[in-house]
Amino acid sequence: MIVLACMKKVVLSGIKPSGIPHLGNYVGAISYWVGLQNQYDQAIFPVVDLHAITVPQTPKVLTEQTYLTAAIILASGIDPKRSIIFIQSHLPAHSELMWLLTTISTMGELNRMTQYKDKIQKTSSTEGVGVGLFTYPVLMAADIFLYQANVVPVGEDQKQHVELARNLAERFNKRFGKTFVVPEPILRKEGARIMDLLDPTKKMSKSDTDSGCILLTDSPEVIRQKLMRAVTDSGTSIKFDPNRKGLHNLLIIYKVLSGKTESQIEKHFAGKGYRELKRELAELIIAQLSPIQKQVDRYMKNKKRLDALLKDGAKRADKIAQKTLADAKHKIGLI
Ligand code: AQP
Repeated sequence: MIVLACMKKVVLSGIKPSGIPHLGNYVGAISYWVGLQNQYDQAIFPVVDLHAITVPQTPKVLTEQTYLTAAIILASGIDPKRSIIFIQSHLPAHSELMWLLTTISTMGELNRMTQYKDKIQKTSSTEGVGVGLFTYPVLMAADIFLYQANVVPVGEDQKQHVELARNLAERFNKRFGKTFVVPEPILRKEGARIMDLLDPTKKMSKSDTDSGCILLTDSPEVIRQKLMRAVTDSGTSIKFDPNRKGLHNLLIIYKVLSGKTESQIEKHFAGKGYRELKRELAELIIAQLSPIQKQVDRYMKNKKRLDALLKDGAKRADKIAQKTLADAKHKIGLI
């Protein structure tokens, strides 16, 4: 009990600048982090650019997306004084610990990762699949371990990677002595898997930015259009039912963003049609995103300020990371 009470609780979660962040990233992750940063002793939110390059990126676009992703995190309400925000590649400790961890990871367990299997199916490169895509979860484990994170909030898609990190932490600790905290994945109760608006059987994703994906930079007009085209069904009543996938997805987004209960929402929409739900949902999204977009614009026009904030974050992060890395190297027997 005494040990638990003294332990600093750390929460960590990252986002890849592999595209423009979308409503799924916001509902499932970023907006959730904003509340979590006040519930833990330390909150850490890296922009994981080394993860983004596991699939081909255009260098100039990657640079812009990295800034944009950091700006979105800040504009959404992550406080850079209270939390640590930084760019993963600014800290060599991530790649270094990753290498150490690859030596205790097995081909079999990495082969079982569903995200890897999905991504290799989608890859169109004639050069084949990069090894980085395969070892992605090991880098993610390094991201988590360096800060001794107790809790890792993720969307449904990343849960398996945190489970793998747990196995790696336990394996390392067993082999070399207690070194890493074994992390727990936590999922937002609702909104951990926001689906594509045009195909509600697949998750909204940065790599599928058709009109089924609402980007956090979309204008009000584009948001309205995308919502109006969202796939529903031939029913008429507006009720929470996971079997009515398209409608359910819209209602879950509405629920998370409005903070209302299911019965309040069903009552509100009683006797109204899908068109009205889509119209109200579009206005709800626009109302939440507009102030964030204005703030993002300010950051993007003042990269010096953004650079300074990210540099400060990297400095604070590196202090923690170096300590863990030195301990891990020492435990392995490296001199
Ligand atoms: N559709 C989603 N619904 C809820 N949460 C989601 N997340 C991603 N998509 C959804 C969560 O957002 C956080 C940051 O995700 P990420 O950028 O690290 O990578 P990802 O999960 O691979 O996201 P994308 O958008 O699908 O990117 P691409 O297409 O590049 O792979 C994570 O917590 C994630 O779970």
